[in-house]
Amino acid sequence: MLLPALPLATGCTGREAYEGTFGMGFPKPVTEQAENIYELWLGSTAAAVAVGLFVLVLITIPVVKYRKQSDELPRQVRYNLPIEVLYTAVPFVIIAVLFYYTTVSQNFVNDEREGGADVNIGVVGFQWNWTFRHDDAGVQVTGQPGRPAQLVLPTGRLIRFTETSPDVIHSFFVPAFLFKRDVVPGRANVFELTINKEGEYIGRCAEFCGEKHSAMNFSVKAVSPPEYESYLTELQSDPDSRIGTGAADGALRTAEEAAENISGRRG
Ligand SMILES: [Cu+2]
Repeated sequence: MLLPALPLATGCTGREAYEGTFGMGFPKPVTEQAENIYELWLGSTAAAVAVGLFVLVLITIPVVKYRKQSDELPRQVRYNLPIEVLYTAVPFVIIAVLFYYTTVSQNFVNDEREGGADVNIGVVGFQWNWTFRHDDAGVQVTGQPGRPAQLVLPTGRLIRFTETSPDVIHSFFVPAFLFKRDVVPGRANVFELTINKEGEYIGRCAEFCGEKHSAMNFSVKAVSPPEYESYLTELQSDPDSRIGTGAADGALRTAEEAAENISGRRG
């Protein structure tokens, strides 16, 4: 309870102290959506700590002030309507406020822009690796055992991810995005985000999916849009990377099967 208050005591100020106190080890967000989630986290933790401290004070005061003073039994009371109404209403208000901010944040994170995103990425989770399709450029990368796939993405662009699985449920999880979404066979899960910080971020499968689940690692590399373009051009010159050809074909076929499966169900 008192631990998170430590950074406050160490003399850092303002925003820094706020994050240090209530961030509780959350990774620094690197997407617009993650920043929103991060603020929600900081705010709810701050509220929880405030409520916790308030309750501690309310407990401590009577414990100290009304210690046993004699063998005489204190006045016995029951039913205090105003207080009972208060401690029913106040938690309700707290929950309502948290619910409101959670819903606002959730809507923001789940928002899909009308008219489509700037970049379209296909994410295929399969036992036990990942294929990332750059659908606009017709190329893809597939992780191999011992050689995790790297998903290169541009910063400052709205990216739409469409997730499919040919086998079991996986989960696309990038801690720095403060976000994960299950990859479910038989349906396409879609989400959008905008990365605002260049860098390399680790990714994991966050849903136990079988024997080699722990090997389903990948990385996300966020680069500037021009760098992303030249990366795509480079990838296009490698015939193995083209969708439907070469070494990645096996994984891609499963992706296509998944896509067919989906359109079949929808139709
Ligand atoms: Cu998995």
